[in-house]
Amino acid sequence: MRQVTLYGAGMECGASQRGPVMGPAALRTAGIVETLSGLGHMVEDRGDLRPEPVAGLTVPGRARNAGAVAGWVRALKAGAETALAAGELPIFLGGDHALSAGTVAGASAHAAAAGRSLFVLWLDAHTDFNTFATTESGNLHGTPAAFFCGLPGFEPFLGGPLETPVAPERVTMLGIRSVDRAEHDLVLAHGLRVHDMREIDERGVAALLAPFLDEAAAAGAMLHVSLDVDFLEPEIAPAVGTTVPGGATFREAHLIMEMLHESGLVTSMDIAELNPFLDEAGRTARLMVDLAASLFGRRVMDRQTRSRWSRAA
Ligand code: NNH
Ligand code: MN
Ligand code: MN
Ligand code: MN
Repeated sequence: MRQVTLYGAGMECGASQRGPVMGPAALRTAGIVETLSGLGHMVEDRGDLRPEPVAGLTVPGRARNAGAVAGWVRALKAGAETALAAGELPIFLGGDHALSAGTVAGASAHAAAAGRSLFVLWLDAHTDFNTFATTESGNLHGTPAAFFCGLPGFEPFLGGPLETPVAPERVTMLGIRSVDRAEHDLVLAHGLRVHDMREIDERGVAALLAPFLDEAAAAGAMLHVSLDVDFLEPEIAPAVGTTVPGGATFREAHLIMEMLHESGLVTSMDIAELNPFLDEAGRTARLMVDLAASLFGRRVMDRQTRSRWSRAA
């Protein structure tokens, strides 16, 4: 049983299309509170966060809505730190993926204060490793991973440098199938563990995820999971502004969630990029809630075999 708290983060200033503002409401309508409560957790919906006011921020180059995004990043960083310090497991309901700049920064600040390391599992079609200098689109939802890994040029987000960057080698990305050219070189140079769809096809998600979880368990680490709707195959998850064909299947996604549950390692989570304006009668919102349910312990059969993780739930 976990103390789970939900925070709406209906930002859309980091994305190219309108609609993610409705993401938190759609996840609530799809029953996220009732579903997680029904699995035996203490669930409290804390409502929607609000961006902090950030005045007079101008940045050179293409980045769009930097001031508005910075306001959200600051509020989300504070929200994540507060929730984790209170011993809660926060789930942030997006909202575009720039929200993770704040949530992961907050989780890494908390981990550093607690003397623990932070591991990050990034489930996305995209690596979101652009910087203010490399972004081609100007959409800041393409940048959060570069920010929380401490790349330079992100001072506008916090009004100064990020003091507790995440070590890139503690970041595993799964589902990748769209990376910009400059972004690609940055990801390689910084040593993130990026597993593209081809690698999933060849090796399977379990073989890619298990060693990462083993390592996090051995390190006594915290684990943040950031789930972008476009990680999934668009045929099963159409409600996102940046669909890319060839995504993770229903079973691959559930298996990842089931392994995460079994690991007992997850300490915070984002559900990002849901755009209900593009959904088909709520099916994507319901799928996201079902995936969260797998992460929080829903299963068909109790396992007959012992878990490979010592801290298993
Ligand atoms: N790499 C592109 C960009 O920076 C796309 C990012 N879009 C996403 N990321 N949806 O998850 O604009
Ligand atoms: Mn993303
Ligand atoms: Mn994406
Ligand atoms: Mn996206």
